Amino acid sequence: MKLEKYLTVSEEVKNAIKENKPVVALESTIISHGMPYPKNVETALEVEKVVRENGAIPATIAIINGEIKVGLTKEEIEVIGKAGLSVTKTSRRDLAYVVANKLNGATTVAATMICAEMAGIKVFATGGIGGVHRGAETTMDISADLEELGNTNVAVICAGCKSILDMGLTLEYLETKGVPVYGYQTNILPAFYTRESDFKVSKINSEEEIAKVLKAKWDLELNGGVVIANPIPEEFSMDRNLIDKTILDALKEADENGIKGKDTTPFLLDKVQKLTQGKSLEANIRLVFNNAKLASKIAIEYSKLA
Ligand code: PSU
Ligand code: MN
Repeated sequence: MKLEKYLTVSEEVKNAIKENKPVVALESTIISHGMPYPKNVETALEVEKVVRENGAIPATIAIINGEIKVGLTKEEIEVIGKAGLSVTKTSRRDLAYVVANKLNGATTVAATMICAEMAGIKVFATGGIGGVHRGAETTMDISADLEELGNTNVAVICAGCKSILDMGLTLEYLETKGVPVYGYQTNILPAFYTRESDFKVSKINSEEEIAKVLKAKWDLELNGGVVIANPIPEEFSMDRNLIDKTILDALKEADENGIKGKDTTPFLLDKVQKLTQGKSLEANIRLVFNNAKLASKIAIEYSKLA
């Protein structure tokens, strides 16, 4: 098959998939563009540990010298993390270029879903998904993550989406694309740093139920992803008024600096981190661990059904 020319799955992950063991995919743009070095590398390694402690096998995904790698080594995680913003942020449209030119690429939610599906991984944990940006009615800035969720058969466990996005329009877009969005043990869409928002979603209570929905969806060939929105643990959640104000300040700065396209999300994430003196970074790290834990449990339940 042509795919093998481009795709390298680590021995551990390959064997796990073959033996139907639970595997959790992890993205790399969160490492390169979502957090500063060296916290990003520490976090990426720790997330893998959380997945293992919860009974699944981690598969961090990136492009290394043009090779799509599923299951990065520690050294490769260090390379991506240290290079930071100088690594190409790789979404669906960038993937072929990065591969053809033998570059290093950090995969977004969209590209990680694509690569996970190529390797045969069904469950993916991250922090937050991209979505419809505020002001999209004029900028048309809508993350390719949403389109991917409409097409690719991977479940994404996240902490909802940040209110750097228009959360209402993001939900509408996902509904149009036929993407189920579940709140884990909540019927409120979590807003990443906070457990609450103004938006309702369907509540789902257990990993078993989630696994059953995934199985039914894909058995029925209803192609596309599923979003599981897992609220940040109470003890790490932030003050809603503070974070709302911070995000408005960050959006204003992005506008004043003429930030556009793929730079928008990393710019906003960095500003929010700076404006909260790192408090939001701590929350971000904690919620990723929490998502990795839930994703591992979902992967275990799903592997029992497959
Ligand atoms: N949202 C976050 N943290 C992140 C990202 C989004 O809270 O790290 C990253 C993810 O990799 C996501 C990407 O897929 O940004 C979306 O970028 P864009 O909006 O340019 O599609
Ligand atoms: Mn965009």
